[in-house]
Amino acid sequence: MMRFHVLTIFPGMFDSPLSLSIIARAQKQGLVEVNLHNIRDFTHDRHNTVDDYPFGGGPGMVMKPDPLFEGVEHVRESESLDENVPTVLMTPQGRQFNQRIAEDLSDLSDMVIICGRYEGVDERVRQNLVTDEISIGDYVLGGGELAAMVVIDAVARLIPGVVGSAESPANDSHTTGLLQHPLYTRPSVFRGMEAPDVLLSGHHAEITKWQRWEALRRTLERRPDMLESTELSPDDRRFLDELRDERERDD
Ligand code: 6GU
Repeated sequence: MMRFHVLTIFPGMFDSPLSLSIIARAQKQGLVEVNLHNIRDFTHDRHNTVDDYPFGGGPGMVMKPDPLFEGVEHVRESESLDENVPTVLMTPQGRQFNQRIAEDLSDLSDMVIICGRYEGVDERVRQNLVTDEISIGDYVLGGGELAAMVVIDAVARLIPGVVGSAESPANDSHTTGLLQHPLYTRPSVFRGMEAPDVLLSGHHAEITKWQRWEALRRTLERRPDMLESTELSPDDRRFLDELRDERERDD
């Protein structure tokens, strides 16, 4: 069982993603728990203030340190978590999330996620509360909530039992290091467009070879950078060389 403890000023944003699909089933099965905590519950003033003007001036607002510290301390104490429990701040300044980070996080029993908002959070939160900072890519979102949901989804589906063995994450792009091969389903001829004969042949060795080669072809076309860090067999390399030769001839 893995437990995510999320601090956010918009807990409602998590409702439908968590109540539908794979994550909902995983929570019902007791494989995953997502506990939402409203940062405003850890304020003490009448207006439940979570942000303030930046010292020194500048645009936008800064998330105040006190509600974030109190919120994280509350979670750590009430859940009997070690003070070193991974505590991730979602921020566009973090290290860029990828499948390897998702795999590492999926080994944890608990993880605290702080969703940043406004222009950012007080630097003392980064320095003395947070153990890790994660971004989901080079673009700016209105807040860390959507990014946190991306991380929860990617991590949860790596927990054993969350995804059925048929759809095993072992075969996913970014686990194999290649993009997925093209997929077809019935009907075999749709509006005159045919599925490849080999997939209907029942010849398993041929099908596996076709799938591998089409994955290589697609990765070479779309994400050649991924081929640098992927394990390739001599057959794979020969096939890629042929593809590159073909391309040169076509140019
Ligand atoms: Cl984690 N937060 C925000 N606000 N924007 C982002 C992001 C996170 N990751 C990419 N863009």
